[in-house]
Amino acid sequence: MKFVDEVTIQVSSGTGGNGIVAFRREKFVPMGGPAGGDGGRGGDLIFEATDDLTTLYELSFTRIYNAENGVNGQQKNMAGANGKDLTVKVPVGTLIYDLETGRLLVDMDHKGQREIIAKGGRGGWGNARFATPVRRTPRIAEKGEPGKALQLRLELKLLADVGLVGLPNAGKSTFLRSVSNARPKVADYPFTTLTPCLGIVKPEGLASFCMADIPGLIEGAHSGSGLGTQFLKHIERTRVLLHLIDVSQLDMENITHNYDIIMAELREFSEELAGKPVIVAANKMDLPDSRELFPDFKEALEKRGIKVFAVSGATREGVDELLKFICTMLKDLRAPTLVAPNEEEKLYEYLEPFVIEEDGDGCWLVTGSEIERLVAMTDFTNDEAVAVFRQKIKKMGFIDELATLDASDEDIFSIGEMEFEYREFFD
Ligand SMILES: Nc1nc2c(ncn2[C@@H]2O[C@H](COP(=O)(O)OP(=O)(O)OP(=O)(O)O)[C@@H](O)[C@H]2O)c(=O)[nH]1
Ligand SMILES: [Mg+2]
Repeated sequence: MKFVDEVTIQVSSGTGGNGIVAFRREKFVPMGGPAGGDGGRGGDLIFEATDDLTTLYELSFTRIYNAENGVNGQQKNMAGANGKDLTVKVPVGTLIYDLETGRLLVDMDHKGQREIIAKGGRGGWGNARFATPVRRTPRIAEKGEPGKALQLRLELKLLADVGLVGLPNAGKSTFLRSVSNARPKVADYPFTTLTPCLGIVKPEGLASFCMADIPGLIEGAHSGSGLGTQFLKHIERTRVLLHLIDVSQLDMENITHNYDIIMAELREFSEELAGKPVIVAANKMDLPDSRELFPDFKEALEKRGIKVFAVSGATREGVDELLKFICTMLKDLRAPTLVAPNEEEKLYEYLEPFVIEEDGDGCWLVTGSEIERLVAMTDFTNDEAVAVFRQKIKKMGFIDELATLDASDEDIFSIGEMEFEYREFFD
């Protein structure tokens, strides 16, 4: 299966069903009381984080997700059925961005997390709801509230506690296999690993943690050499980096060269990544060459204040001690948090009831969820509905605001799908 870590999709919640105008029909009563039912609610568009998916591959086939619309109200006060919610499953670690503004909406960072990204539209009220003692036969009903449509960019950034880095062939995948349930491919050639892989490490008697293996880096990775740094984003959210170095391959003349290459590439990618705590593991210690080179290597790094572990992923020598050290370290390190959107900043709500902007040439643009919703839910072919609409925009302060504008009678005001002449508001 292909590893896909970015997709763009279009989603929408369902539109509410329309309320209807209807009257009771009884024998010998030409027109009974109002009995038009409400429209059903539109379905919500929900995202759910699951462990069953490890990439966004599945989502790259279907690009459009629409929750169901509510059904229109019916005679005899019967409400229309609610639209079904639509739940889109994404792997844990998926970040959901609003494509238009680029803003992060939500970080799907734990299993089972459910987020309503677009709330379904409310069903319109049937005329039965508009009856009052003085208005016994209202001929007015609301239309359903429109659903919300959004373009989203989904980005998967794996969530792991520890990220493995190192040159190709350093033994990263072998190491992950030996300490976890993961089974990444291992082979004696560079770039065996082509996509990130996660494993759960369960050291005896200690808290388990998650480790990510990514493709090897080489010198110049930041400018595209090898597989580049495209997979480094998958270790951006780790707490510790475990840098594996094949000690049998070190250059005696420049013993820290291999170590320096990787650290330089990490720095080129981001200071933040390079600034994470790094644990160095001298790997393949079962080989004679390694044992010979190890003392110099260890000394050179320790001079720089870096602690070095000697391990072998193949024989597991030194591995338990290293895991124990990682566990103690993780206990004291909190996971890096991403900037989560403010509660009141949720993209699908505008704060102002309306905003009026001059659009030039005698045109004005009115936006705002409250007024747009009101326009969308009003049946302008119905005089009673129009009268209610007038009352509501007056109450909202819209008429007062209009009066302060330097507009002429024929100026056009666009609100949602409708256009109004300035003077109409004052008729
Ligand atoms: N002797 C010995 N060989 C090892 C050890 N760890 C890995 N190897 C061998 O080194 C080679 C590369 O191992 P991998 O685990 O695929 O290395 P990698 O770092 O994941 O490589 P890429 O995925 O290409 O970046 C394989 O032939 C392994 O069998 C070890 O501890 N000792
Ligand atoms: Mg590998």
